[in-house]
Amino acid sequence: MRVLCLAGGVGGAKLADGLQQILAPGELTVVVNTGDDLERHSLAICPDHDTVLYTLAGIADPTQGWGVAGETWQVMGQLGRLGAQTWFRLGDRDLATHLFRTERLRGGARPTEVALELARSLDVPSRILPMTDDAIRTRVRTTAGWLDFQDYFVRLHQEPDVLEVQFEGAEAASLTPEVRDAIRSAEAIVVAPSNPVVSIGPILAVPGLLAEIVAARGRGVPAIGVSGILGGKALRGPADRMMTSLGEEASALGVARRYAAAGLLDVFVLDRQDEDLSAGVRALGLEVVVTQTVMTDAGSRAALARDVLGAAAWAFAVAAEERLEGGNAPGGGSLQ
Ligand code: FO1
Repeated sequence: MRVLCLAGGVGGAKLADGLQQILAPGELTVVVNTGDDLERHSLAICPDHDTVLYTLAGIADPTQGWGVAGETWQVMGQLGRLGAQTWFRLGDRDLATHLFRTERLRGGARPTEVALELARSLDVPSRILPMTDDAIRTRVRTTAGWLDFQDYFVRLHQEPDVLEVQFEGAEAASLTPEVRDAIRSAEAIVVAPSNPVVSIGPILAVPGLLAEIVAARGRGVPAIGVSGILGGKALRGPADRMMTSLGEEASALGVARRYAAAGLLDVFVLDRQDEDLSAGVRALGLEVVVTQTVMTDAGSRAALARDVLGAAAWAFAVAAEERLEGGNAPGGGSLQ
């Protein structure tokens, strides 16, 4: 089954890993958020891409989720002694990725080409594609003023409230042929449990990308989303506080509302603790799957991936039945 997964950082990387575990080599394509990208010490850094890359290569730091396992910090230590700013920490092994990427980009390679080269070199059996080759930068208006994303996220520890979000450069960005072809050839589309505002939001802001997904859904390709907010709390990161300060409901239902309004999904996966939100999600026109969504180890990543693809197969069968019946809906079923 050819699966396309939209993902941000750590939560997205974990589900992508689960999908990679259960799919055949080459069947998974992950489209990653590049709105968090930045330039540090004259190097091109792509945090969400690299989190997905290291996770799918099996070399991610297991505790912090980003960066490389067994990392050392010699370069940062020395940079600190020289008086450079070191609040955005780049480990010694991680630096090799940024040096390689920066050199290739300065030599004229496209970000997509570099991403494919990095995955090949690290023996990743999946494709990891930047959402676009053009620069889109997430900026947030906060109680501390307008900030670049990593200033808000890392330097200020996500403390200021977010009042507005902008994806600078999005209007002028183009869909790459690789992302377009991956959507067109996908047999299932998965929206990972990443931050719906600043991880999935920038991906959907790439002109034409959402329209391709909507067209795929129109051809009967099921799109399944997983909530990263459980029991009203984000498993990781500021998604819950961000949704509240943006005037949205900080719950799985709030996430489902966002995705339903965009026309992104057929099925929404709720955690068992949010089972009581099922009726509200169904009222948005989405089918509901309730399962265990917390991914604590390799086994639980694969188990969630199995449930998600099971839901995809089920949604595909429902759509086929609807087509056979000439558009008559078989009537709100659910997979629990
Ligand atoms: N996150 C931090 O909390 N502190 C850091 O110093 C930091 C450095 C860093 C370097 C490379 C990289 O690929 C990721 C890094 N991250 C760091 C993670 C990153 O800022 C965020 O997790 C994402 O941008 C949000 O998805």
